[in-house]
Amino acid sequence: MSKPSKSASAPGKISGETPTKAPPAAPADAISDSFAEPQGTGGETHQTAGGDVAVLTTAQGIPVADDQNMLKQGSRGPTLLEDLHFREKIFHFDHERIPERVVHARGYGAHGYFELTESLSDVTRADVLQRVGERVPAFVRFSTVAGSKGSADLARDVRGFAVKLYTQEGNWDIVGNNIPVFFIQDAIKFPDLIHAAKPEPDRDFPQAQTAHDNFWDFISLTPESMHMVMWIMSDRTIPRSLRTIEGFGVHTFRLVNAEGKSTFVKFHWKPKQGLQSVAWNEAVKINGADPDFHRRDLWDAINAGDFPEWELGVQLFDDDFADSFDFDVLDATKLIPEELVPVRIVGRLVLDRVVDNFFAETEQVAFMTHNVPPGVDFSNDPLLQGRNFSYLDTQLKRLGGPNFTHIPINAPKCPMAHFQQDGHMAMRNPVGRANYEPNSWGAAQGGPREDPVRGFTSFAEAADGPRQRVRSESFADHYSQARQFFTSQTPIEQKHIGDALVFELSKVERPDIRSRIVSHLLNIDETLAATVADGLGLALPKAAQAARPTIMDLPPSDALSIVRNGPDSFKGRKLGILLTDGADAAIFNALVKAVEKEAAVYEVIAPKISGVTLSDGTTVGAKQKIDGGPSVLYDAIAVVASKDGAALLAIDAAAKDFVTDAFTHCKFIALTAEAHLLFEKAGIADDMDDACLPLGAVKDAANFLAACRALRHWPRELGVDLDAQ
Ligand code: HDE
Repeated sequence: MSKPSKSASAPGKISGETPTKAPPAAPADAISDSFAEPQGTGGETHQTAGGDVAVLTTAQGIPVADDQNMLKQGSRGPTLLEDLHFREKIFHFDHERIPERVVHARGYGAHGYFELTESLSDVTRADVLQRVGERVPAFVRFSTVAGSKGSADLARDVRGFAVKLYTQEGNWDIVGNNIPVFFIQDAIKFPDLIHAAKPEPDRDFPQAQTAHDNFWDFISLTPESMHMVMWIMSDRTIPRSLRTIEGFGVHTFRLVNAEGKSTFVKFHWKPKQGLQSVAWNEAVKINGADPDFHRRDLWDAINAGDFPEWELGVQLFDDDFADSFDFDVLDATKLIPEELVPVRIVGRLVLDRVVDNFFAETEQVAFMTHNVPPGVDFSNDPLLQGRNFSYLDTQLKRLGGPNFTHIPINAPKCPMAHFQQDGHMAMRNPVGRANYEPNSWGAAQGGPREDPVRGFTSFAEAADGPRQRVRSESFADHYSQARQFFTSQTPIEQKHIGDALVFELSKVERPDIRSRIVSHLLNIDETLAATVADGLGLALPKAAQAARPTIMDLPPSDALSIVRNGPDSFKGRKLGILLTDGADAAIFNALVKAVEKEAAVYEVIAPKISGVTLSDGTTVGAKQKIDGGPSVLYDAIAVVASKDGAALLAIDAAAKDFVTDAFTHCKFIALTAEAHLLFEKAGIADDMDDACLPLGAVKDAANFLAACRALRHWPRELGVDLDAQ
């Protein structure tokens, strides 16, 4: 029996479309908490169709008698223009789409909260950073950058990490990425960068990829991008999960305290789940097997109560540090190593609720870098200054008018009072006579009025100098931190950077572009340059002319490696159990118990989706049929097969791929003795190593899960990668 919606008792009203009678100063929650109740579209009226089922209506509330046929003259037409229901239905459908974001079109969001764990009251007056233990609601949208809205999740790409904190002093948006630096130093180059990265304009491909001429052409002519290039060619751009990425505010911001004193700050989000990425060969296959891999992972984890969590860290520094630093803190192609300025953890961000409606929340959310509360301020980073214009501007195109703050996901959750009015789709309309400031209508002095004490004030930085278009000399070093990033990686991570460069550049048609990139690599690391040149079959070019010589001995920083910052458990990871009829019930049950003990999850993959019957006669349902559940969807695999089951798997191409892929991707593997036949027929039995564990006895299950904590057995890679031989 369907439950009557809440508004069924309020005839004709659809909350959210109903103008509130609130005066301008009314608290925002009158209109901002409409996610609390699911908003139906067909069940809001008071009318019922013979019982409790709500009557289908038009958007005007007119009850509909027939939703199957257009209105026709006779039984075979013609169709009549007076069909109000058909015309309205198609009219609305025709206009369902809004422009996708020009960048970061594909994204996925979730709700949660931010809690302060250490007060920053000494350095900022921002209310949200004062009192330990206080929480504010948060909304986070993760995204890829280059692909369109329908592209696949595992594109090699930067991930957006945009956080909206609904504070008591207005919305604070930290619109960051999972990489702490950026391609360019000045916002005026952003359209060029994005044009070059997106599909080429004549042919409109490739989609969601940087592996093409235009991108590498632009990059090869833009040496300032070399540090970022090291990051995007690393496994940072193929994360295992949105839950296993870091977030960075990138720019230097300011915190300003009640006395007006400014402290520079860089923002970091550190995942409690640890850092983790997949292998490139795996990413390519995930895109085919499940293009929604990341969004499904986030959706499933939150719905299962495994709430992802990040720590908010700040690097605080003053003018003296900025002056002494080798690089300019206003240059967004540079980071400040954590060894130089430690990251102080001051809060936690928890995502504990999926959206009710993707369009209303994730698609319509509008992040803007200039949304900062009093006590937070900008630096003169020219990239940040340019963004402060772009983010407001783009919402007008995307959301269709200036009233996008009336959309619940964008509305502040604190009191609001201003005299902005009218415009397209104004949902929150003031009442009364006064729509200007100052006025003398109403009680008291006819507010709202400014508050010089509580209100936002910009840091009073003195500035001088001629008006000119220049790039500061202090931005001229393009290679030193690129080298530092490379030397901070573990050997396997360095190998992956080389592999990625060879892969991307092998998709570039013009040899001169390939060669230009290698000439930059020579200024970063000669071995890397030689590896890439060799991989491309290219003669080593001369090193690119550098505006500044590379500082060769910047100390490596462990914080820059993914492998060194992994988790110490298999929590939240997924085991794929390939199961056949007649498989040993005791071993399967022990595996399930061990998975649950580790707070991990599992899926059963079987020859038939109806499931299997185990040795003890019990039946187990399957989540995936073997060819719908390739091993790339799992962090580790177990093959629990009977003798007959293994014989069937051994002649099945998908089953053979299941184990060879898992092996190639350096995953931990467990198998029963009977399952060995599958590994033989798949051609990997002779190569099996320490990370292929037997499931001979019940106790083996726990040992296997303990081994899985290492996530991957990287030493295996050199043995199976042709390039490495
Ligand atoms: Fe963005 N960026 N960006 N960007 N960006 C947008 O704003 C822009 C940059 C980032 O989930 C757009 O609302 C310029 C750096 C994220 O909705 C647009 C420049 C960083 C998101 C825009 C940059 C980012 C965006 C498109 C160079 C990391 C997605 C839609 C000056 C610190 C937010 C929109 C979401 C989105 C402009 C560079 C992160 C066009 C001009 C650096 C996470 O306004």
